[in-house]
Amino acid sequence: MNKIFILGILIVLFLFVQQVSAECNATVWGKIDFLGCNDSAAINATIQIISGMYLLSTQTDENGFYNVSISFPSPSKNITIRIIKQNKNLKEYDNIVINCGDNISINYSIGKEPIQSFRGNIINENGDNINETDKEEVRIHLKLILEDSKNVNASESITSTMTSNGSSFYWITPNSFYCSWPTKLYLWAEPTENYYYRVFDDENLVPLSSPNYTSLIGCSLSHLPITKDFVRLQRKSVGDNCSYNDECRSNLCDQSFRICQCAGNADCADNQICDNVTHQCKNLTCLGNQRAFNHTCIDCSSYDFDNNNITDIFDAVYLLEYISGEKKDISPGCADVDNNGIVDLFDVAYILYYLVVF
Ligand SMILES: [Ca+2]
Ligand SMILES: [Ca+2]
Repeated sequence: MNKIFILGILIVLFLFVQQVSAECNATVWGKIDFLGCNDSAAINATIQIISGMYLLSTQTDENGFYNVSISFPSPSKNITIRIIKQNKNLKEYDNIVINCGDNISINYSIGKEPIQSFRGNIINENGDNINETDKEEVRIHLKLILEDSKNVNASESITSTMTSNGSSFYWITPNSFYCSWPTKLYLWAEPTENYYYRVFDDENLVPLSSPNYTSLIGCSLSHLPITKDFVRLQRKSVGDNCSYNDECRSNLCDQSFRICQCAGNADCADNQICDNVTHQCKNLTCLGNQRAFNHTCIDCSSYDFDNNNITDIFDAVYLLEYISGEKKDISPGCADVDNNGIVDLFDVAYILYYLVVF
């Protein structure tokens, strides 16, 4: 009886030890998916399988897939699956029962969420709102760039708006975006003909030097917009100091010497041209019978304004008509006969003098 009892105990112990030492294997796999976005954004999301003190970690591949093999010494186990990107918990699935030989799939799709909108005013350097326009309304842009683990743009969203009817006010509502992923935000205003614009830095109470206000994106339950004012600043001429292209009227800031350069003749004075190589303005050298006008040398010597190959009193009359606005087709460079920078009756008198003397 005793022997049978002891044998029974031994068998129970043997089975117990067998059960404890039994190795169970299972697999958890799945895909992290971005709805409407490149899979590459999901690279290197970390997947943690947690079971009590036991933790397994793996990462997604270039297509967002992951696959983890788990061994555990019991027929079934409670596990937690946690999805992490850049130390931030994106999703956690708790109390999943996994059994010996299981091959379970846990997928996760990341959807877009709304982010906060931006609003503000165009202000001058004293902080006053500017309500007049610079020939055109100010155009504001907001760009969101979702980055994958290699800092490659995986998705980009851009929204634009403009002030309207001469108002200083703008309001920009971005497209919804993948808030839970590293995403950079850029806010900027396009330069207008005479001005460039910088976001006012509320902390340091100065305009930012960079054209872009940049920030990491944040989703918020708050629907209150973020206020960012733009300071309007005068664009600069060729030769002035600059840091960024939009500070220059020419849209060309030399990054070595930090001065505004010319991009074309229009950036230079009327009697100058833009050197294609140095991007500097240089004076036109015109012959004695020529005038620099509209970035070129034109022949003005004959004063034959009506183009009939004779210089006579009718050319003086023609110039009078030009001065009165009746005629438009004389270049001001030639109409300024005495070359004093003004087209007036003295130029007519100069032609009469020319006719008498020559
Ligand atoms: Ca004539
Ligand atoms: Ca004149």
